[in-house]
Amino acid sequence: MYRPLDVDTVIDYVRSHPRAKDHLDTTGELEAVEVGDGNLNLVFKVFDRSSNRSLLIKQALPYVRVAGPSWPMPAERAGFEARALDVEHRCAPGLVPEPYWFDEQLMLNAMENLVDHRVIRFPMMEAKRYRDLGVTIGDFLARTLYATSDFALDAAEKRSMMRGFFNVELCRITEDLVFTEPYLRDAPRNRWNPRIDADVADFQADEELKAEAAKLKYRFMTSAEALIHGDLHTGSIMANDHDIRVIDPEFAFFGPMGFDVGAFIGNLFLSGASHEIHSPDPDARRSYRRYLLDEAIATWTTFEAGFRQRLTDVSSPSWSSVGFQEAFIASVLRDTAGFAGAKMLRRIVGFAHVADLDSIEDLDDRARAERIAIRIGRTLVRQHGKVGSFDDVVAIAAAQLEVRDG
Ligand code: SR1
Ligand code: MG
Repeated sequence: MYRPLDVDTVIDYVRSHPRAKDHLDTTGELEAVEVGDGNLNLVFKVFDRSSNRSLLIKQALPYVRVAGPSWPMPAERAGFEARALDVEHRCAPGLVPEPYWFDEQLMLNAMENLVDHRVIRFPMMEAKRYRDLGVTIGDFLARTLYATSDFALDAAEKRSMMRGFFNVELCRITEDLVFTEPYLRDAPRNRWNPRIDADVADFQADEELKAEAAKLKYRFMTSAEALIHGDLHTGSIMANDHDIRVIDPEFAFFGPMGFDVGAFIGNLFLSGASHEIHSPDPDARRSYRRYLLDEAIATWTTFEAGFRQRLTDVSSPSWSSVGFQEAFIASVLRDTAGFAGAKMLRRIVGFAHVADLDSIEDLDDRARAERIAIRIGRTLVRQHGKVGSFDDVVAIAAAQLEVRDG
């Protein structure tokens, strides 16, 4: 029967699970710590000190962790994560944690513990650079998005796979928190820095922006292009100096590819905006922002090249038309731009913010960084339909981040 675990009961659970002994000595001394820093779940690291091995247990609570039981959320989301992690592990081995088992009763996933990796959002606030970040995420995107699209699967195979990903509740979170509430004057879950009241009122009165945001929401809800991660921000990536992994695919569903690409790129731009304050030295700030833009470029370039290379091997002759392939990539690019912008705006005005900005204590300083992010996000959303190359996306961000383009 479902029950939430704690640092003691998770040890009993691991000791008694038949598959745990493949990963640590279940008869030895075990130690557990709860390390969940996300919005939704419990996360335990369980260590076996004698053999220096460990595993990770991620358990879904029946509510949104940061909101408490007043915001119920079916724990069945752990099943979506299990299925998505399996697919990602098959398509992009080495770029996600290795899945060990899924427990349907306790709604938990056991997986590889990334021992010395950190969620990259936090080191990036201190201007940490990860070598090949954009190349790695671009490769992850090309592998996972191509392999789960109609380009690689036949229609029956894809439809049968889609049955496992009607992720209604977590899609509803995205629809509400990303695409709807930030644009409403009176949505009760919205919150923002009071110093940007006027900026928020201004963007919430921008009818053109709202029309473009509605187009993006419609794409999100109706374009089942591929199995997407669904929440690919810099809090869903862990890394050390030589290894980068994508974690947390519980929001996975069949949606538009550009939502994943844009989520990551929008978060790089959010980081860039936050360095208005995190990097007070102008040279250091410019240099870190240049790094972020280069990683955004590497993400798109690697994704596009990997996708194009895979397109040489499409499953159906219908997809081999060069004109069609070009139009498809152009549409993913426009989506990428728009979703990047929408994902930026929701982190400033919506319910769930990001530490990059919220860690800036002085509200006037925070407002300076937030205004930069709002300008980038707003322009990306408004102009996404006109974006013709990734240079256009870079130019929009570079103009506000005061980095010379190119
Ligand atoms: C209530 S959950 C809020 C946010 O956390 C997740 O990381 C998703 O981005 C979601 O929108
Ligand atoms: Mg998450």
